[in-house]
Amino acid sequence: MISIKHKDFLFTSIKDYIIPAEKVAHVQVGNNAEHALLVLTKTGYSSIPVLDAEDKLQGLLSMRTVTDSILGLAHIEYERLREISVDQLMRAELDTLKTTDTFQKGFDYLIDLPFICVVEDDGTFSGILTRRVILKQLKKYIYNVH
Ligand code: 2BA
Repeated sequence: MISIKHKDFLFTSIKDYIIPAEKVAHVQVGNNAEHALLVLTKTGYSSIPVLDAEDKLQGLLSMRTVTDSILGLAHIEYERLREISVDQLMRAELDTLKTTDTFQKGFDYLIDLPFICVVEDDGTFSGILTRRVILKQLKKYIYNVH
């Protein structure tokens, strides 16, 4: 049985724990796969959001999908990187959170995902909630309670 105290923690808003959009590495729809590969490699992240010109979230792009797209049967077809567009590779079906959502909802997603995108009602990208941030808060909470 979960006590009131635990519920307080679970019902904390994620608002103050979001990594804001301006600090999140991203690519834009229309960028080619070469640009995406550079961003993914330089930042070191394995997956990043794809935004449109109005900063609305359109999907997620992973390093794996980019490299997979240029794997030929016998060799890597680097020249294809400029021909492929990010929107051909991104995953567009996404679960998202709102800034008003609680840790509880964040937890449920971050068990399976390393991060989840946070969007406004109109789809504008607000930032991400990462597994690292939520685990740090959980650790703080556990150490304070016991
Ligand atoms: P991954 O790139 O697979 O990274 C897994 C974990 O490795 C990260 O967990 C972080 O602890 C560490 N890590 C990887 N690259 C790092 C870097 N360049 N600087 C510092 N630490 C790094 P989380 O921090 O929980 O992030 C979970 C996932 O969220 C990352 O998975 C990445 O896909 C995404 N992410 C995190 N911060 C991001 C940012 N500023 N921009 C874009 N995507 C971000």
